[in-house]
Formats: sequence, structure tokens, C-alpha cells
Amino acid sequence: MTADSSIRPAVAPAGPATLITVAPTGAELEKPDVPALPVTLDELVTTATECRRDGASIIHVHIRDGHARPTLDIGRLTETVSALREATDLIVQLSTGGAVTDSFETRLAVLDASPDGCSLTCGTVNFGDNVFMNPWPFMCELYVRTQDLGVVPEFELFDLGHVAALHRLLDKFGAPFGGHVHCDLVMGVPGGMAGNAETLVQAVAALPAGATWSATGVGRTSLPVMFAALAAGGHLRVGLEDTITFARGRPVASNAELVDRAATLAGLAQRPAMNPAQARAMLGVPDRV
Ligand code: KMH
Ligand code: ZN
Repeated sequence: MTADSSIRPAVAPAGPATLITVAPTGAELEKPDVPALPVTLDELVTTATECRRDGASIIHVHIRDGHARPTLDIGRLTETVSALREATDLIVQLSTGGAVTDSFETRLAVLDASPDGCSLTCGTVNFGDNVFMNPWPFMCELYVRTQDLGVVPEFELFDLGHVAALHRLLDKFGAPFGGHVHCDLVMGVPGGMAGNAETLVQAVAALPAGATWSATGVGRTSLPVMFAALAAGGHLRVGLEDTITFARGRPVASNAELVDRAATLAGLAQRPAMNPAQARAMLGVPDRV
């Protein structure tokens, strides 16, 4: 057979590249229960470097104190942002959700650490036996602060009602810093929306026009949500914050293996992992000066 530029490859690219976010730590797990959890700055930087190598473009960051307990200490957060920037070109997204026990005041102050981005949850949700509080006035104050300080928010949606609250927020205050709306569907939290393909399709259909989105399935919903997200044109978030079991009876050995699996599946879907520069362009996150 002769080469012919009009012959198309048998497997055409299925869509845009895949943004992979790693959420390595969270605020709920304890180090003795999950030894692979990065809780020191050194462990976090090593994790970030490995995850960047394996296909992540964003790191969603919760930090711990000297006793490995969750903290929003502004000095530690600032040091963490600069250490991650020194070691990698990942987009550094700080959690403003913190732990369910954190005050609104300390959650708002997270932005003073000058991250590239932050999470912004669009409503209160039952969270296992606890309640993750995000009342409307708090959401508004946090959103306006992201606009004033030039931090790109990622809208965390744990429930379909959060999608409605996102529309309300954008209607009232306009576009986010960076000009682009990117959401993360956090699925399968006990108390939030279910982690399955039917729910994902409903949530995606309700998103603002032009928004991009990632999805993460908590616990055993991790794989169904990942496959559904890839099929529906979405992006992926993985990490120990959301999943501690790699396969039945087999704990996750490292965040990097979750990123590696996500990148492999994205590649099989003909939507390979994007790099941080591509992610910045898609999300409207400015280059670092
Ligand atoms: N730790 C949860 C209570 C976020 O990072 O913005 C909230 C959370 C969401 O993880
Ligand atoms: Zn988080």
C-alpha cells in the first residue's frame, strides 16, 4: 500500500488532551492508617515530582502540621506553595475546604499564600458523619476574594444543587479570574451525589456553557467515575485524598500510581495527559513571573 495523506488513521484522536489533577493528601486520613500519605513538606514535594513525571498538571493541596494533623497555617501554606513551584511546574491549587472543623476565616485566608488556584465548593453537603459547610455568603466572599487577588478558582460540585449555586454565583459576580469556568465533580461522598455514569451525565448537562470539568469518584466509585468522565469528554482528578484502595484488597502504594493509571487510561481513550503549560492555557492560569 502506498502512503496517502488522505487516509486517516484507524483510531482518530477522540478529543482534547486530558487534564489530570492529583489530590495527594486531603484532610481526613491519618498517616498511621495510610503510610503512603504525604504529610511532610519533603514527602509532598517528592509526591509532586513523581506525579508530574507520570502525567499530572495540577496538584490540589492540603497540608499537615508537625503532628501530621490538618492545618491551614498561612506560614506553612506559603512555604508549601514556594517549595512546589521550586521543584515542579505544576499548577498549585490550595484547598479552601480544609477540614470540616476549619473556620470560615482561616479558609478565606488561604488565598494569602498566593497559589495559582484554589478550590471553591458551591454549597454545603453532608460529608460522612460530618457536615462540610459552604453557606452562600461564604461562597460569595471567597469568590470575590479570588477575583480581587487573581487566584483561579476550581468549582467543587458535590451535589446537583451545587451546580445551581454555581450558576447563581456566576450570574451575580461574573466570570472568574482567568475568564474560564472549570469545575470538579466530586462524586460518591456519603451525603453527596452518587458516583456513577448516569449521575455524571446529568451533572455535566447542567454545567454552564463553555465550562470544562474534571471528575473524581470517592472510594469504590473511583474507577466507574474515571471511565465515565473519559467517555463523556471530561478530565480526571485522582489521589489518596479520594481513594486509598487500588484494587480489591490492595491498598494504593503511592499517589503516583494513581496518576500513572489515569494517564494510561486517558492514553487508551486517545486523550493523552496534557502538560501544565497546556493546562494553564485551558484554565486561564497565568504563567508564573
Ligand atoms: N476536606 C473536605 C472537608 C476542598 O478541598 O476544597 C473538603 C475538601 C474540599 O477537601
Ligand atoms: Zn480537598
